[in-house]
Amino acid sequence: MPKELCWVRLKGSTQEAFPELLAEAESLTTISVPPVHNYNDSGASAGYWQGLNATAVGQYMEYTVQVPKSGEYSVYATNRVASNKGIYQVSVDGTSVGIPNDQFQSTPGFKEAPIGNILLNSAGNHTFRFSVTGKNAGSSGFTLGFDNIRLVKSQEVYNEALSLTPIAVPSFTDCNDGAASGGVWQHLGATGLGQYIEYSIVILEQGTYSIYASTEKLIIKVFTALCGWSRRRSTVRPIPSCIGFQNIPV
Ligand SMILES: [Ca+2]
Repeated sequence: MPKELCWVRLKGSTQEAFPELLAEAESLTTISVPPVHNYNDSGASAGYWQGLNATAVGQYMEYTVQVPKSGEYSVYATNRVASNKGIYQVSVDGTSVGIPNDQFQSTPGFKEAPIGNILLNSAGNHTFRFSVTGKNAGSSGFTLGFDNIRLVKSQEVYNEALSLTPIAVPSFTDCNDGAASGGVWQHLGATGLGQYIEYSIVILEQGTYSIYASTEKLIIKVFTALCGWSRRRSTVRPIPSCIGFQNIPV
């Protein structure tokens, strides 16, 4: 019977001295095509938001954010929403994060949106680029606007199974499925007890972690113990029913 793994997540209990960074868009060093403008608005945090009068897909604004500590962060952007706004994709240091975000809204305002999780391997400056990828059918333009960017330091290490390179006995395959996080899950073609799939996960801080795995159809018990940070072998424990994707504490 197949045993299938979607992702592995570790939840830490270490305490962080630096939990959050809020950067006002209008105060960040920006490069853009075309040039940006700052707009005074009492509804914006710190009284201003920054706009890009984009006219086409591919135009962008890029912020340099100084991050004081390496680690994993959840990224949020407070959008300037309006009837002339476009759809954008975020990339951090050149790597796409999350899915496209639509700033179109018939009534102007500000709305914070979750962008996605990033892993920064070093403190210091990092680039956050917001690129126009399209526009809502109801929108009159491709312009973008941002009030601020918020980074929340995560105490979780979240790994899409696809992003890891497992060792599997007898073998594994990547399977596309829109219901899986990241659109892909990994299938271990096990034929008997004792066979396994093994992931190597980078952990930046030592601590005590609870471990979760998202699975389909059959429960996999992943990582019976973690105390150092290297490879740990998973074991499998099938149950004879389809339960769908879910988070399972191990
Ligand atoms: Ca602002």
